[in-house]
Amino acid sequence: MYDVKKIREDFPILSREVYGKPLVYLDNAATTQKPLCVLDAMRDEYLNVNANVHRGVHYLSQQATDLHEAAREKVRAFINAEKTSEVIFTRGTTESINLVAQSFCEAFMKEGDEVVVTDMEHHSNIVPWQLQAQKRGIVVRHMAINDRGELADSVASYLTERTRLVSIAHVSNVLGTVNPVKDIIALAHERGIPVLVDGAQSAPHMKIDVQDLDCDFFAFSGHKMYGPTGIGVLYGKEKWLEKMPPYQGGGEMIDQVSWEKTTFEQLPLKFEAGTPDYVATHGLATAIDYLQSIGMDQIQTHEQELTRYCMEQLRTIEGMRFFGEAEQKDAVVSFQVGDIHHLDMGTLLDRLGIAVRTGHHCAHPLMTRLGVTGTVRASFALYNNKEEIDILTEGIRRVSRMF
Ligand code: C6P
Repeated sequence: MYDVKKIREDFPILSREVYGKPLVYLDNAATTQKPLCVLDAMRDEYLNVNANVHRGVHYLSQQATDLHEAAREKVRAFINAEKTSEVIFTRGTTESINLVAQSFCEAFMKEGDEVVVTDMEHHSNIVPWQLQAQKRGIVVRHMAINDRGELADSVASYLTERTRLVSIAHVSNVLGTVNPVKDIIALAHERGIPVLVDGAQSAPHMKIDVQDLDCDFFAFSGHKMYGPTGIGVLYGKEKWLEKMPPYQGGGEMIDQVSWEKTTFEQLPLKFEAGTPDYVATHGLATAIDYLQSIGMDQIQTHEQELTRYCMEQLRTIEGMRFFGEAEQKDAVVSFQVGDIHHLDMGTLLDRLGIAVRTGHHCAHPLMTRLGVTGTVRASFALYNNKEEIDILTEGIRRVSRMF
């Protein structure tokens, strides 16, 4: 039995008030709140273990290294990667995609080669490729979407003999659309083309199995899945990572350095220059434990029910317009009401204690496709409940009456 009341006790911030109103936190796609166990684990590491990893022979350094590498194993198991060497710690999804854009393009792409993204990408899966377009003359192609917010055509119609990579969001941060990444990967692989999946909005909400998906790269952020900020993951198949040059140079990622020649560490350290945020990796591992203690399937069922309920309730409001009504949709509801500006709606909801995100959601090309400058977005986490959606619905009604 999914006990949301008990779950909420793990997140003290949820019982605070803003403007004298109980906080209704519905901005989880931006970042989630942290359970006490994550905060305790990180505090405990700073209090009792803190030392740099992979460097010292002393006790604390070894203990910190053990925690850091145990976190890598925890992440491996969480996404069912084959090997820990395929799990690279980064600062987040953005850095993970930038790493692939720079290193993959350096190794495998030249002028005129193509990368395929979609019209619903976050800027972090657009701009890194555009930087490579400026630098090397690669071509960024984008798959169209239909009015429900689903991919309009098969990926096959975008693949040419120049396509070197497909890079797509698993779940859209604006539309909530769950893209059929497994089918896309199978089609791309038929032509020998690797696929990167941006899992920023899927990893917190559903079971991820990178071997079952057969994706070549999978990127996600700790802070969107109850872990700390500043830590993320890039999963990559060894066969690609081995051939890709380092992304940054510095300590930790080298084997031997001399003025004549420098050689690099084995995977995954080759891609982890400098002191990693080893306390955050331990925090992320604790967040994974927390997620798994509840169960990813249970979390998904709960959040899908919230999404369905939210759409059903908001649909009753006059002038309601949804952005994203895909068949497969997850934990995100974007909308506008009449001609009320999204910023006005967000600001007035905030005064009622309701935290939603407004604006372009770091997805300008998608806003252009939708023909708007921004939307209001409610996004759900494992601790949200139907009462909060009722408060949101009533809040929107109140704001609407003011206009
Ligand atoms: N989306 C949102 O409010 P970072 O910032 O690196 O942790 O994640 C970037 C990112 C990449 N892809 C997708 C699909 C995302 O949703 C995000 C982050 C947040 O929608 C902050 S802009």
